[in-house]
Amino acid sequence: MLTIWVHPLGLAAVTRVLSGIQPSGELNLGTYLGALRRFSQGSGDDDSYFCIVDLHAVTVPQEPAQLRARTLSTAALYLASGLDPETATIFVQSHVPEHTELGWLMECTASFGELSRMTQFKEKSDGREFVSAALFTYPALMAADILLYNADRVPVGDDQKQHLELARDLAIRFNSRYGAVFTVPEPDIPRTAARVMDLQEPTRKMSKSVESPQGTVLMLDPPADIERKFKRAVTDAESEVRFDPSAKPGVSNLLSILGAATGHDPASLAGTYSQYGPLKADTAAAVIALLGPIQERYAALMADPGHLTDILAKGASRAREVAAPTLERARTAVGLLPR
Ligand code: ATP
Ligand code: LTN
Repeated sequence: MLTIWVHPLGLAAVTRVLSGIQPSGELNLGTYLGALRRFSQGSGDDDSYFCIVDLHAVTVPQEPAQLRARTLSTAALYLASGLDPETATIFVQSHVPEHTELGWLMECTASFGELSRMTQFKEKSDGREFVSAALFTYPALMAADILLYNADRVPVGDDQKQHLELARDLAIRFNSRYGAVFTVPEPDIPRTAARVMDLQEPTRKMSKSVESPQGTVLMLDPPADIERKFKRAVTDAESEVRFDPSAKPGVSNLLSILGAATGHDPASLAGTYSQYGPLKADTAAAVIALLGPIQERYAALMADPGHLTDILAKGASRAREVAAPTLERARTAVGLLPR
């Protein structure tokens, strides 16, 4: 079915989708279930843009060679997860300079107070000796990523809700100050596995920037590692299998992962288990079945890096065709002299 939306300037178009993942570490099961998997699950008529947000990654120190390698391998994982470069535009954020320019205008639109309330900034800056100014203004750049494409749907995990809310507020504020330039985006957060938790510390999000090798299932982990990590997953002293995220975070996390991997409701899956052992074994098997084909496609894609860089180059030029006119409208609206 064709979804029609009307651009603030009156143009009718198909649904625009945009999202991004940072090349700041190895992608894990949380990133996959919360975001990446859903990138290729839109309607066939969507006009989709998926970027590898390298400029967001450098808000904290990155080793240059590793950043380059991870940017390419994140692109390979986008494709291996089912994105088709013929229908979706896949690109590297820093290849489209319009992002940083609109990012500046978004910094001018956001208040210091609202950026100070971002919980991810508080978490990511906590305990760091050096906190870059960009880590603080990061949500303004994220808003620019989204608004440049007039995206109306943004598939993200639950932890990005507050950033999305800010992007909406900035679009509304800019439009009310300067006239209708931006579409106000809607977050698209999954019902199941919106926040996959660490297997060793199930009250903390599974994260690619926090060291927890046994609690994090990587998308590229071999099956034996996945089995071992689920087998050793922290549960609790009881033995009852029940979906209750606050009282039983470890067991509920396993049920959410199993539910997301098999397409079942976590609460009803709980009734089919009377012990933790079989739940862990089935969850591991379901994750292995889910990631296996992706790992095979990934290996084939990484064998031809030239093909990947071609796709990214085409993606960047397609992205610029959309981003440049939006930036121009924003510049004009603000009163910047045409260049
Ligand atoms: P980090 O894990 O380093 O904190 P991040 O969440 O800040 O990473 P990305 O890895 O770029 O940043 O996140 C990409 C997408 O994956 C976002 O939409 C985010 O919400 C989602 N995501 C990341 N971790 C999880 C998780 N554990 N559960 C569900 N979704 C997740
Ligand atoms: N901040 C996001 C990554 C991100 C993003 C975006 C997600 C940067 N720009 C635009 C969706 C749309 C994160 O996951 N930490």
